[in-house]
Amino acid sequence: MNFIDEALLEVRAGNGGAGSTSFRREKFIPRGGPDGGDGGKGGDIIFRVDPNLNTLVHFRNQKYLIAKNGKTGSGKKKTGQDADDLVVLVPKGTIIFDALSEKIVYDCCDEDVDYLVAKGGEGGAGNCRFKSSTNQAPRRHTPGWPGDEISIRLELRSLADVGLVGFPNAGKSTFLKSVSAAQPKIGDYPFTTLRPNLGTVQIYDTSFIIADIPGLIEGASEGIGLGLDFLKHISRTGHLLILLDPQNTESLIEQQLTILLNELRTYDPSLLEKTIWIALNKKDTLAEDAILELQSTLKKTLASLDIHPKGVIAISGFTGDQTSELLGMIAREMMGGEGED
Ligand SMILES: Nc1nc2c(ncn2[C@@H]2O[C@H](COP(=O)(O)OP(=O)(O)OP(=O)(O)O)[C@@H](O)[C@H]2O)c(=O)[nH]1
Ligand SMILES: [Mg+2]
Repeated sequence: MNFIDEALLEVRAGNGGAGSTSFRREKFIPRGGPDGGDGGKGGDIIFRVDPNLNTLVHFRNQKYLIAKNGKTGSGKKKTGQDADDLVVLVPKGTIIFDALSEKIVYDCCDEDVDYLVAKGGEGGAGNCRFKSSTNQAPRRHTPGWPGDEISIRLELRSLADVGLVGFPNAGKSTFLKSVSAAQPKIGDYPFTTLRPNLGTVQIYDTSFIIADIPGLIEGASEGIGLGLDFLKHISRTGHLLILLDPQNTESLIEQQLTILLNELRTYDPSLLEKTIWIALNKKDTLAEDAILELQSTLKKTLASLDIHPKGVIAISGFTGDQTSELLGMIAREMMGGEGED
């Protein structure tokens, strides 16, 4: 499943309606006083979480969110009608940034909250408000207040359970494809995956979501390659599955592991507090004794880095060898160790 995970929008709340200038006109009352009512309030722009949404795709053709203006006041002290608020539905986990300052405005993670993004302007005052002992017939009214305007950027961080981490070409998308119904693009060149893919794994009586993100390389946490943009996608996954590629001719698996862990730590040290699984991928390309040797190298590297993964296993995403075992381990851990084999 591909998903658009970003949207840029101009948001404009409604302006308040103007107050009115009016005087009472009734038979036998020659000089009726001022009776111009206030203007109505402009519509707010409110964001709400819709649990049925999981993409920002509905914003694809949308650039503006504009709420209506309040109505002008009128005679007989009638206040203009308030404009309806514009309610915008977003998936859980949508983060709203101020597009200019890049500051987070809201993190929409609660279904029961109204996130007020732009407030409608208050209505202006009608002339009846300006009556005083010295001015019995004011002609003055004020315009409504302008509504808030803001440029925002929406970002949806995937709420997957497991984030796949690995060098380009490590076989992340192949793995996702073999264990879920997702159909990610696979290629024997780096950076085949340009946007995150999500897939749902069903095992035992449970299911969980795996996020396949573009490959990470050294310097990813500082913006080299595509990594930085996508590290955020795994910042909310509970588990990390690191795929190592024994066929990478430039970096040995222990180098891949060291670089990946280092990039994760540099981006956000709390990433390493997640449950970590390590898979030596492409097992089909290795002889049995080579696998054992690589696994013992991995153990030493992990010990030297003081990292303690929940499991280290050799798999092949390509042939499916040991993938069910790996998923089973993850599922059991998620279910609190209650799963069966
Ligand atoms: N022999 C073998 N080849 C594999 C395996 N998994 C993936 N490959 C091959 O490795 C290459 C890269 O696979 P992808 O799944 O596109 O790798 P990726 O990690 O998603 O790559 P990026 O999206 O570029 O980061 C492809 O040619 C795959 O056929 C495996 O288990 N065994
Ligand atoms: Mg890929």
